[in-house]
Order: sequence, then C-alpha cells, then structure tokens
Amino acid sequence: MATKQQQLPTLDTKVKPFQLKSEKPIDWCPGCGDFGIVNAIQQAVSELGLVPWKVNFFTGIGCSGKSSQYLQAYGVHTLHGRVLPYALGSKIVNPDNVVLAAGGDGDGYGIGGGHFLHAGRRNVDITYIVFNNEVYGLTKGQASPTLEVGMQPKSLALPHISQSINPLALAIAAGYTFVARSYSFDAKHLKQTIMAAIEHRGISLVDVHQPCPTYNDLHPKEYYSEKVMENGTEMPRVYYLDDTDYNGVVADSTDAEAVNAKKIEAIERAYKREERIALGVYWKIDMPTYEDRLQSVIPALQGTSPITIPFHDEDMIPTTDLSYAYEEFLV
Ligand SMILES: Cc1ncc(C[n+]2csc(CCOP(=O)(O)OP(=O)(O)O)c2C)c(N)n1
Ligand code: SF4
Ligand SMILES: [Mg+2]
Repeated sequence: MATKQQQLPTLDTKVKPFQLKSEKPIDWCPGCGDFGIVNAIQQAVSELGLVPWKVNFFTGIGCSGKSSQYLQAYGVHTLHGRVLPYALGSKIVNPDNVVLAAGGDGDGYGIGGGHFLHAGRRNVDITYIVFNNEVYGLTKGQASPTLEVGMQPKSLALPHISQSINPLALAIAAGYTFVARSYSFDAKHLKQTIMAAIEHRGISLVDVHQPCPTYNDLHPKEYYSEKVMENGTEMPRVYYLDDTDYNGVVADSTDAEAVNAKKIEAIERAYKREERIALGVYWKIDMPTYEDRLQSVIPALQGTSPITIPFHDEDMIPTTDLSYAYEEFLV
C-alpha cells in the first residue's frame, strides 16, 4: 500500500507561505497565540508542497474559528461545536483532498465534546488542530473545559469550580490514532507537528497551547518562556518528548495486548503532573481508516471518490435503485 506521504496531492513547485495568506483583515488581539498557529498551518501546507485547492479547512466558532478565513484554501467557517461533522463528511466524499479542522478548546472539547469523542472511533483521515487557551476568548473569557479547578484568570469573578478535562488522554482513549501537543509560539515544533499530523493516515489531534493575552493572564507568553525548578535545577518550562525516553509510537498494531499496554502508558504520560510542559507526539498507531472500512463493505468505492459516482443519468433517472431501503415502510 502506498504511504500517506506518497498519496498527498502535491505540486511540483511549492506555494510559498505568503501565497497562502488571504486578503481578509485579521482582527485578533495583538500578541494572541492564534497568529502563530495560522502561520504554522501555512508553513506546513507550503513545506509539504500541498495543492492549495485540494486543502479543505473547516473551523468552528470562536476567535480560533476565524482561521479558515485567513488561509487561502477552500473551507467553511462552520457552527459552534460542529466543525468535525463538516470535516469528516468532506473527507469521506473527497478522499483525495487534505482535510484540516480547527477550533477552540470550548468549541471542540465543550459544546463539540460528543463529536470529539466519536470522531476518534471512526478514524477518518483528517487533522484536527485545537487552539487551547483555557477560555472562551470570543465571548470574553469564560472558563473553557481545559481550565483547571481553582484557577482564576482575570476574566473570572471567582476561582473556577469545575474540574478540567485532559484532551490528550481523552483522545487516546477515544481512538484517535495520532495525538500530539505543541505550542503556538514554538514555530518550528508546531509546523513539524502539523506536518506529521497531516502525513499520518487516520485522525490526528494536535492540541496547541495558546496564550490569550486579553482574558487569560495566568498563562501569557512569558509563562511559557520562563524557567522552572526541577530536582533543584532550573529547567525551561517547555520541553520535548523527543528529548526523553518516552516514545508513543506503536510499533506493531496487530499485537492487541502490547497495544493496550502502550495505550495505558500514553494516557499516564498525558496525565503526568509537572510544572513543565512536554511537547510532542504522545500516541501514534497505524490502523485501518473509516475510508478503508467503507471500501471493504462498498466495493464500488474502491479506487474512486464517492463524489465522482453519478447518482442520475442524462434523463435525471437515478442510477442506483434505493427502493429496497423503503420496502419496510410500504403498506
Ligand atoms: C450554539 C452557540 N452557543 C454559544 C455561542 C457563543 N459562543 C461563541 S464562541 C464561544 C466560545 C468560544 O471559545 P473557544 O471555542 O475556546 O474559542 P476561542 O474564542 O477561545 O478561540 C461561544 C460560547 C455560539 N456562537 N453558538
Ligand atoms: S480574545 Fe484572546 S483568543 Fe481572542 S483574539 Fe484576543 S487574545 Fe486571541
Ligand atoms: Mg478557547
């Protein structure tokens, strides 16, 4: 089977990142982490040499949701919490395209939480990038599902009284086949992580820590660049899993027992309590995608895109007999 990299739609002459910028005026606050994430997406699409009109970019609602307007590609600025159904549907009918979904932590892990979990089970070959700033930025800084209990950014009148969720652990448990964390102002790491996520065959989650200087004063840019004490030594806050002994890549996905053990290890790694923030790939496994399984039950889809199959002839007569589907309703 061809690797995903070989299958990606590419141009002989790569487009430059600046050619992927749209002309829409950007209205994010100065210093917002969203700038770094959109830049990294443009860099990744450019460096992979992707055909821009074969990149479909869907976003949810929030400050982060505006990103689809700032990338020169086809896309939809969708409904709050509903970015994944758009993205999954788009990929299933256009399997040759590269589908990216993005949105905020409120959008994806809150109102869109049901879609977030069930997208994992399906393993459609898309990349989902979540802008994680611990608040609902667009609606003035209410607590998002990733804000830890007891925390009080300046936008809250009182400390937060709900527990937070762990998006990486949730994604691993739900069946995502590539789960990574990055940071909006680590341009190189973020670009490389998004590229690896796009190259991965299956659903990939990139949870991106992102300062919201307007509403979240707990974790500004300075927080990520400061040093912290670890075992009596000053260490950088942000570090890389690649520089540790941890390796989240499953070598043999057919060994169910080993996969389970590795999954537990990955979830434990995602839950590790530490002052520092580990960026990198927490979990990666090669598994059949939803598209593979669909083709195995509908052989007519093999080697083609559903979108190219005509559903009526020249006289507008349906080419597929669906009457059997209604038989049970006939009286
Ligand atoms: C159905 C629905 N409910 C609520 C809203 C109001 N609303 C708009 S954006 C948003 C939260 C955005 O937070 P997040 O997803 O974290 O994105 P951010 O702005 O932080 O990037 C809410 C609650 C809405 N637009 N639609
Ligand atoms: S409110 Fe926060 S997340 Fe939204 S644009 Fe401003 S800084 Fe960025
Ligand atoms: Mg948010």
